[in-house]
Amino acid sequence: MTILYTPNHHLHHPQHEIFNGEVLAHAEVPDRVDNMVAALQAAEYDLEAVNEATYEGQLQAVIEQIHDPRYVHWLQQTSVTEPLYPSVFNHGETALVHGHPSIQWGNFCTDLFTPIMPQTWSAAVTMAEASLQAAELLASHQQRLVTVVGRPPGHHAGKSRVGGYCYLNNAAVAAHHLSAHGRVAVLDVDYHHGNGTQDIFYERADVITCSIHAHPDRKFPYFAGLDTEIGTGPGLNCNRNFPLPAGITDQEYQPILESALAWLAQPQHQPEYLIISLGLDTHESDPIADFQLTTAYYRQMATTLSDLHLPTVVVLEGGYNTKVIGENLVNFVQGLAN
Ligand code: Q9C
Ligand code: ZN
Repeated sequence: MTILYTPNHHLHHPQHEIFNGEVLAHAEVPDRVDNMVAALQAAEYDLEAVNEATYEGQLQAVIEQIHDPRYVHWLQQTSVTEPLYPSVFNHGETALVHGHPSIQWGNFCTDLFTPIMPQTWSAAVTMAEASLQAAELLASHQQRLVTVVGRPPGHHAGKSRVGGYCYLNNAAVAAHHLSAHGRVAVLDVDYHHGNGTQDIFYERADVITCSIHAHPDRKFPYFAGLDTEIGTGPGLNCNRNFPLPAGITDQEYQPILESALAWLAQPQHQPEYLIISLGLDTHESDPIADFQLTTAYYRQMATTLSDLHLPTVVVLEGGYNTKVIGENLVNFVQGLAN
């Protein structure tokens, strides 16, 4: 097991998210990763730092194949000295490349939870680079198991509209890179639906996507995540969603996880690589969620996943109790390597 992490996640530290007009403390904070790194080191794992990324070559090519290049260029080139929030959301064609950045931002984002901070680009592109390196370690047969610990998360970032604390879709970077080497399955076990990943691969058959999450009637991202969303065109039947009620326990989650894995591994799919979008916001103590999974269960969850016997990249997504997220991750990582 190789563990990559991105020390420069500290560069991105949003203070506020705005929900129903209320200004709240932002949940996606640097303490999350600091707690995970400390717990992994206490459990005697070696972590390899990915310190920065240059936006060129393969990294740029992969990112611009999964995201709208206009969005990515804009994010890269827009420099702000203050947090940038949108005010007006463009629901038509992307337009207006001049005007105040806060208006331009309305082309590419979906919510008031995902501000651009002065150094968001550096942190986000480094996390994408670490995810690409993880995929390459599998592609080149140097490793069968790689975990990427960093932030910002990625699974709500779609082709051209981002949100939910996510800017670049790290899991999609890994999945798209590996898709040149074999069929890929992405399993998203974050508490929230992986709407960005679903959007990116919705019409593709070479990357199959599956998400287990809170029912969108109740929770973010609200406008996606139903079990009727099954893919389209060549990607028909290559997407599957498991929306769940509040209060899910270990005993209730386990058979759903097994159904998801059976679906991913069915003969029509035959994945050769597995990407796991790991959100630890399914924990019973999570401050913004309502599942009841226990710390010990993450070990069982990972052991169940390892039964697929696939080369695997784990990419960190959500999880907002900064006191227990590290212990939960250590349990997961130990279960995976079993
Ligand atoms: N005050 C991830 O877990 N909810 N994103 C905002 C709560 C947004 C979660 C309302 C949740 C986004 C990666
Ligand atoms: Zn989440």
